[in-house]
Order: sequence, then structure tokens, then C-alpha cells
Amino acid sequence: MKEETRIIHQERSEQVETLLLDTPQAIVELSLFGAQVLSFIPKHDGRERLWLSEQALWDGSKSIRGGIPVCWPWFGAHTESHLPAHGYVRSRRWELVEYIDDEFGTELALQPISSQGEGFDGEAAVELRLGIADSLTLQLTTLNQGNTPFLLNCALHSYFHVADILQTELSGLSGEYSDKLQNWSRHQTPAPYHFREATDRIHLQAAEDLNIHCQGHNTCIRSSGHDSIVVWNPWNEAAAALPDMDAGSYRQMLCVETAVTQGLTLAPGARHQLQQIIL
Ligand code: TA6
Repeated sequence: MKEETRIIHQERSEQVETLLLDTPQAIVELSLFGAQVLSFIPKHDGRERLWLSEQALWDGSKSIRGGIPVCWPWFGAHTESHLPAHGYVRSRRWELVEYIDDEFGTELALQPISSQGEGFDGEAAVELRLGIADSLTLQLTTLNQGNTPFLLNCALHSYFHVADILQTELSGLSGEYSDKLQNWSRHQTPAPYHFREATDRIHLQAAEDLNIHCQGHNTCIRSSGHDSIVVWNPWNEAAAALPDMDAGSYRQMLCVETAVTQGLTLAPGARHQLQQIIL
């Protein structure tokens, strides 16, 4: 008989309720604030794949620093500068709308309490599906429920844990990237891809299979439905300037994000699915 998944409700704070899912294959912590996965530990190797800041804010005032924030319906800054970066659903409450636990694994679907917000005129339904097995699958689906097309950008902004960024290599990327730290100028992807300074890049090719290698460990990231891969590490100075990150903690993290950054037009009735699988 299949071992059952155990679900423990936790309160990180009054504002942030999380579900600890102890499945036969993995342990996952999921915050209902932002539908943000905070931890993914496959049982076959017991290694945490995600990074979560020790200084993360749990007061619901902003998105939690770490895990997998869901950026939607825009990525980065909005043209209206008073609006939050990366959209509004990462700092909204989501509800669990479906739960399946069978021999293939554990599956959950979540929807934000509302998908409408300032800065976005579309009539959209958005859903995040999580599949927990030996791997973690995240599927972010957007459906245009209105009568007019809208422009969509979005990302699964994953923070991966690395033992030491100075000994980390990222493989699977090639072609050009646009560098936010150099006024968005274009550069060739380095090979091998190592990290020695602040890095904030939008890789413009939709690479499907990436690997983060560090000290003999390998984390695989499979993406689909994207037009870019975003790679970010703030390094010590920019990390120290953030209210929710320690200066030294940049050494243990690397963001590799499956993203739509170049704007996708979704016609009435059309559906878009952004997917990231972590192994
Ligand atoms: O995805 C990279 C990035 O857009 C960086 O420019 C950096 O600012 C990071 O995301 C974090 O953004 P946040 O709004 O969560 O502080």
C-alpha cells in the first residue's frame, strides 16, 4: 500500500501560513502567501535544493526572500514606478483549490484570492500546479478569460541553494544575454559559466535543460513555456542593502529563473503555461 502524504499546517507568522508536505518521495514547504515553495528536499538524497534567507520578512508586507516566488503578470519593474516589481501575486494570499495524492505523487493546485490588480488590465485566471515526486514540477497557467488580448510577462523566480557560489558552475546556457548591471547591454554567455561578482542577466534564449554544479552536487532545472532564463546573484554589497538578506548569504544562493520577459500576447480564450521542473 502507498504511504500517505502528511500535511502539517504551520504559521511562520500571523500573516504567513505554510503547509509542510511530507510525501513518500520528498519534503516540501509551501507558503499560502504568494503560493511560494520555500523548501524542496527529495528523500533519495536528502539535499535541500532551495535557498531561503535567514532574514526573510514574514509580516506579509512583501514577498518572502527565497524559495520560488511567482512573478505575474509582469516581470521586473513596471512602467508605473509606484507599482511593485515582479507583479502583485507574490505578495497575495493564494488558496488551495485541488489536492491529489496517488501512486504517481502528490499534486496541488493554487489560485490567488484575486488575479486583478493595478497595472494590469487583462481579465485572466491564473493557477499554480505543484507536482511533488522525486522531482518538483511547477506549472503556472494563465488563461485569458476576457474579450481582448493582453500582454503577459511572468517568472518562476527560483532561489537555489549552493554550498559556495565561488565554486559553482552553471551549464546549459549559450548565446547572448542582456545585462541589467551594464545598462542592458548585450554580451556573450561565458563558458564555463562561473560567478565572481554581482550578476543580473536576462539570457535571451529559451534554454530547456540547465545544471547547477557545486562541490560534486548537481541540481537540474528543466524549463518550458519561457523565452528567457534570468540569472541573479546580488553579491555582498547589494545583498547588504536589502532589508531581508545578510551581506554574506550571497555565497549560498543563485537565482536561475524560468521567465517570459519579452512580452507575450495572449488572445481571448488562449492559455499559456510556464513550467519549471527541479531534480
Ligand atoms: O530576477 C532578477 C531581479 O529582477 C533582480 O534585478 C533583483 O532585483 C531580483 O530580481 C530581486 O527582486 P526583488 O523585487 O525580489 O527584490
